[in-house]
Formats: sequence, structure tokens, C-alpha cells
Amino acid sequence: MATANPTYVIGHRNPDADSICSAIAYAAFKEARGESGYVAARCGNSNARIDAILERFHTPLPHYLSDVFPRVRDMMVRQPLAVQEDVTCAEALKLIDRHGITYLPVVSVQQRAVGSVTLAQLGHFFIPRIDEPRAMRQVRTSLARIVSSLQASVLHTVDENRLEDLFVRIGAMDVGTFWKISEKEQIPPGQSLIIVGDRRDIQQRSIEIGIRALIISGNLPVDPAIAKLAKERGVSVISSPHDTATTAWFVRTASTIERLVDRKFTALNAEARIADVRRKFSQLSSHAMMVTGEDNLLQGILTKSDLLKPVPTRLVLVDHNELTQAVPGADEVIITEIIDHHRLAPMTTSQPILFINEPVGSTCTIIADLFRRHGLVPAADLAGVMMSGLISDTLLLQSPTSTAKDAEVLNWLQTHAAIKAQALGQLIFSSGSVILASPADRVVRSDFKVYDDEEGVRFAVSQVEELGFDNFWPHAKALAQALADLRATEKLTFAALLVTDINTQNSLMLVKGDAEFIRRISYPHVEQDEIFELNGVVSRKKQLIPYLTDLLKEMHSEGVSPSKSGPPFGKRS
Ligand SMILES: [Mn+2]
Repeated sequence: MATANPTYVIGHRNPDADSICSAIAYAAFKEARGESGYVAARCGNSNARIDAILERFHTPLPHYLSDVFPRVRDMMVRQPLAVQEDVTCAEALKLIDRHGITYLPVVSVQQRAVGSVTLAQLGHFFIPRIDEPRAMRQVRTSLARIVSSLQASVLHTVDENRLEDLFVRIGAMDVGTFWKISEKEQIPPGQSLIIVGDRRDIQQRSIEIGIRALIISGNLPVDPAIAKLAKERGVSVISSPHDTATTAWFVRTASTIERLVDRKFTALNAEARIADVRRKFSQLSSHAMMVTGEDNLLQGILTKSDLLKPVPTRLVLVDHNELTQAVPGADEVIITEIIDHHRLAPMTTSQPILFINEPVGSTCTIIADLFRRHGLVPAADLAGVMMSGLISDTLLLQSPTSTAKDAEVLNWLQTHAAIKAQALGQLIFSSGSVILASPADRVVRSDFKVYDDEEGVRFAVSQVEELGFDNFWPHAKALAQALADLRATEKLTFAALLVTDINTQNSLMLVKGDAEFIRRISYPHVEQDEIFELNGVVSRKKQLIPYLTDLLKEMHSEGVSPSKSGPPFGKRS
């Protein structure tokens, strides 16, 4: 996608033509209004009808989204500051200070995650530990790093880039006392680093004994004889501009972070869901985690404060307003608008949103009307796309959901499209039988909607439109079985399939589920199987859903509530 964080305009699951066409049309409307970043999307497969429409109007299928659950990749900090383990504490602290961070990933030369250092770990390193005097003296570094930390001048150094363990001492006491302490602590001369002022006796004794390096504090002058002796004995001499106490402090900061790195870590995957990561964080003392990819390569970091940032994914819902029908994860992201023509089902939002709900025949009607009201003229193909959603949902204005406004808008669109409504209707309704084109389990899921009633009963109604019932009867048994399976997998009280004959404007309904519920259906039974004849019923939304929810209400009021989820059934009195 061209835009970094687009707002997806998306229809319901198992999209029908109106869902697809209205998503395309509303994204186009936004663009026409000069609002950028809107991308048409879908959360289900296309079908023969949708393919025929989009092909006719040279329009690509909307962007597919399997879900919109916020993931680590959406919230993480990409390309975070990272260090290698041979940097000094001073360098690490400088980064932390300059960038206001408290966590630094540590990586290898190949950018593979090695571990991390935190401000707390670094702080701990500088806190004096009375019980471990030897550890307090110890630094792992090189003479070059010390010179750089001190911004010192070099009189003479040997092997200055060697990374080694050194023990720092200050030559402040009488030369005799000084060496007694060193012997007691068993620090070999070759690992000793002595900071001293202009104490010629200590300087000379140190060189004779063969220490690793002498650091002269306060930029004090060095006797040429001492310098000569140091050179002869291979002892390095560095001149620090700072006083002895400050010099000692800087030498400690010249330690590499190597021994401070926390190497026990669990890295996150960029695809992990934020909801799961929140749980992980709550069990973790660290406030940040590394995100790694293939070969342990560092991709980013995720901190606890990243989890407080607003989720970047935004949705405009078209042709539905119920979360059960929305793309999975819709309840975890920001919904900015809803454009719909269905019943309202409870949904709460944290912010005020634009919500257009109009009882017209299609969502495309509402969107085409927006174009018209704003004085915008859709391109011919786009007008055709909107006509298609409208015609498909209203069965070419024949459905009882169709209103005068649908007729008026269809007429208006027709003047801008390169096709007449009748001809387009022909193309849409002859675009292949879903029943013939797909196996039974796909048929029952092709235009499938889940509903929750007020008592928490969950049910589903699928719909297919056919030219006559000839294709249905040979597949009735298989479809009944597929419906029963669907009901079990989705844990539904019942699942229904409405097969609508566009020619006669009649439907057949196949139902699987709660026996008591099915017993109450008053439409005539066809055959012994659970197939009912619904003459004059073509609209799931306007005719069938109100009927079914009334039946459920009646049962609730009589205290014979159907089982809330699928089989096995609870006992009823
Ligand atoms: Mn619709």
C-alpha cells in the first residue's frame, strides 16, 4: 500500500456484491473529496457474481484482510538504537541520555540479537559494592577505550586495542603500604592500572614491577627519565586531564558493557497479537522486549509505553454494523465511520463517529447519494460498480427492501454509467449459480451472517440467489449436511440457508438446529426434511431476520429458551 497507515473501508465477512461495491465506492468517494489514505478492503473470498461485476467495470478486487488484530509489527519501534557488546558503558550511557531511552538492545556484527542492557543494569555497575572490593576495581576494557573516555594524551602505549581485564588502583599512599595491599588482593602487576599524580617514587616502583599502565592525573608533567624507563620496560603511560578521583570514575566508564548484557531474553515475533503480548508483559519485569525475525535478526523493540499508543489500524465499516459480521479483530482497532442499511446491533465506540444508517435497499444507494449531494460525478466504471451493488441487493428493485430512493439513485447512476440497469441486472443474475459452482460447505458459507439476539442466542442465516430451484434440489441433502456441520463448528442455536429464486421472488429455507425452535416455524414444510417454503420472501434482512427473532422472543417469553450454543442440547422441561 502506498499510504503508511491506511484506513480500510471494509464490508462484512463473506462479502456479497453490495459489500464489495460499497467498499470500492466509499474509498473512491473519500478520494474524490480530497481525503487520502482510504483503501477498499474485504474480509472474505470473491464469488462468481462479484468477479463478473468487477471484470465488467475494470475494477480490481479490494485488498484482502484476513483479520485486523493489532500485531507487534503495528506498534513496535522499528530500527531501534542498538549497540554491540564491545561498546563502553560511557558510550551506552551517552546514547541513553541523548535519546531519552532506558533500554538498549545488544546485537552482533550481523545485527543478531544478543541481549540487552538497561539504565538500571548500568546504574548497578556504578554503585559501590563494599563487600566486593576486587570487583569494584575490575574493568574490562582496552587502553584505547580508556584514552578515549578520558580524552587523555598518550605518552606511550603498548597493544592499546587489546580487550583485557584490568584492576584499577590509586597510588595515594606511602609506597610501602601501597604494595602490601596489592599483594594481599593478589592482583598480578600485568593487570594493574595505577592512577597517580606527581609521585615519582610510586611511578618508578610501578614501572619496575611491570604494571600494565600508569595514568598520570591532572596533566602533571612526567619526568623524562620516568618516561624513558616506561618505554624500556614496555609499560604504557597515559596523561589524564582530570584529577585523580574523576580519572578513576572515567576509567570505570571505559568498561565495555559485555559483562552487563542480559543474555536471557525471549524475543517477540512481529506477527504476534498485541493482546497476547500484553499478557506476556504483565508477567515480565522488563519494560521492553526485542522483536526478532529470521536468524534472530533484530527488527525492533516493543516497550510497555508502545502498548499505550493508539492502534494505527482504522476501519470504515460499510454494509454492516454488527461486530459478529465484521472482520475479526475489528473490536480491537479504531472504527471511524459506519455506512450501513441494516438493523442496528449494539456496538460501543470510544470516540464519536460518523454513522450513516438509512433504511434503503443497498449501501451503494447511500454512497451514490453522497456523490450526488456533494455535486460529484462518478466515473462511468465506478457508477457501474455502484449500480451493481444496488441491483444485486434490491434484486433490480424487486425486493421488498427496495425504496423509492433506490429507484431514483439507480436512475441517476445510469446517466453516468455506460450500461443500462436492465442489461446489468441480466449480467449480474446470470453470473453463475453459487450452488453449481461450489461444494456444499462453501455454498453455506458464501453469504453467511451470524446474529446474536438480546438473550445471547447465536444463529446464522446464509443466502444464495438462484434462477429457479432446479439447481437446489439435487444438492438439498448435501446442503443440509453442510448446514448441520456449520452449526456445530460455529456453535449456533440454529443455522439457516435461504435459497431465493430471483425469477419468482420466492425462497426456500433449509434449517438445522434446535428442534423446539424449528417446530415453531409456521411456514409450510416441503418434504419431510427441514425445508420450508417462504413464498414472497426474498429479503433476509427485512423479512426473514425479523421473523426469526420474533420466534426467539416468543420462546424466551414462554421460558423455553433454545440452547444458547450448539449441540449437545440442555434438557428442557
Ligand atoms: Mn447490503
